[in-house]
Amino acid sequence: MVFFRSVSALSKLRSRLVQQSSLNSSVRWLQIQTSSDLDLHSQLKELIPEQQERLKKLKSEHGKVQLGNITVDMVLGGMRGMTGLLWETSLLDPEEGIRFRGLSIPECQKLLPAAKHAGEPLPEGLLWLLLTGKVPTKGQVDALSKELQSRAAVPDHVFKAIDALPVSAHPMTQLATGVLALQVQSEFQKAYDKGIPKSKYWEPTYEDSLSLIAQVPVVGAYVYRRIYKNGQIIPKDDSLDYGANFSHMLGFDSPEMHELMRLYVTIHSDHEGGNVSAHTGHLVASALSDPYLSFAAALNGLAGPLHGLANQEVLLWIKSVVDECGENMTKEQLKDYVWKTLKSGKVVPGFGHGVLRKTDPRYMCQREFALKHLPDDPLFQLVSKLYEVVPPILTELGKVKNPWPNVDAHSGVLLNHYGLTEARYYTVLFGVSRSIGICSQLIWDRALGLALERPKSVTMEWLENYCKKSA
Ligand code: AMX
Repeated sequence: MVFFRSVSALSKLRSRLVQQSSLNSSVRWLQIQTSSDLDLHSQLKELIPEQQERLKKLKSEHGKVQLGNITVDMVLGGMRGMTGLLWETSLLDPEEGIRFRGLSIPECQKLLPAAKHAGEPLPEGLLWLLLTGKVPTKGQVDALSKELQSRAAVPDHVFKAIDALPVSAHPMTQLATGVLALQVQSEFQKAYDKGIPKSKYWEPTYEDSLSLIAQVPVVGAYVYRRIYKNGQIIPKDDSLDYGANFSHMLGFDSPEMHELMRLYVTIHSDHEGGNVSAHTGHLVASALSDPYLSFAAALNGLAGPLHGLANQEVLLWIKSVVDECGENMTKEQLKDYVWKTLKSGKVVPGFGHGVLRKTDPRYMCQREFALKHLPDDPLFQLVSKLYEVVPPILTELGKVKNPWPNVDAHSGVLLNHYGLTEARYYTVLFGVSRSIGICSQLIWDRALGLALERPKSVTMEWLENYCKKSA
């Protein structure tokens, strides 16, 4: 690999990070690039052969190494804890939370270029990091912003496809329809039809992925304006970065909301490979379906209430608490309401996680944002009270593996504060953000020639017989 060695300031930062990090090895590659390396595509072209060799070596030298035992519980329990996927862009630690190419969220906040001094990271910088494993310069991020802007025009038939749905259709249905309609422009499909060799699959996948990432905020904003603002569309503003422009197209132009959107998109972009949306995107793409088809499928998984729809559920639930108990409720009243929710057979939205066993760092950074910008917001204060009240109750239930809040417990109150009050829309914001992580990995799926997914399934009878034999 051509190493773009760090400047001295960065090496100091790097050694500090290495000292701080419990995952030292995963940040060992941290580097910054010179401002002359502005083109993401050529960066990838350099990186891919090296990573292909790395995978080949891994297969040939360690292909038979066992990674653990599969138990009946795992088969029946949604494959929890079963290592079965390669996902290069991020890794989730149950205690520590997500790391994007080795960097934790606070590290990304420190290292990735921002729109202003000490501001939130620009999502374009995260996209660069996820794709290359390298921290970009501001120049590289600005170049990528421009490239995304140049790809952001959405064909008219996409809006017509969305318009064919009733305005009352769920915003996620409208978004997924728009993404599917974008598919007709797929460069991957065209190249495949012309017989492109396998070694080049990643190139049209890259083209589709960058166009999809560029266009999905335009589609998402269209859905919002169509449903909630009488179809008064706000055109994109090419002077703005990705996050700020998305906020602008939605109709929110305060500098704080722009900052929130940059943070929101960054922290929602990727969460390793096994969650429903990421895994769905990867699975569908493994059949060589193009990025539009794969990402539309991922969005449909994100639209489930146990996954991305939880952010909608949280705000609606919080508002139902206020409706019933008033804004100045006591902790006792709040406890009663939580128990009432549980006793009616519902989950407490925004709490618990399939992998995490501590408070989600994505929750914590949103909490810090709130403490800095909106400490007196009554709904933020309620969210803070819930942070105290809910975990002991979920622990008392005895069966909940993680009683702590996840990302969705916080996002709604921040958006609500800045005027984006329509909770039913929130999962679309999550979906737009996820395009960055899922598409980055899809490019690497094709670059590394990852296989068609085809795990083995068995029947109950098969399991019963197997267990009898091995008893
Ligand atoms: N409220 C009530 N019960 C909960 C709970 C919660 N917040 N979290 C978990 N439980 C229950 C489960 O429903 C399950 O009950 P069961 O045995 O009767 O079916 C039991 O505790 C064990 O579940 P688990 O192993 O701790 O969690 P899981 O891996 O099966 O599910 C999750 C994880 C997120 C679906 C679950 O915690 C949940 O439903 N949380 C609320 C919804 C939510 O916030 N989802 C967003 C997650 C983040 C994201 O993807 N965006």
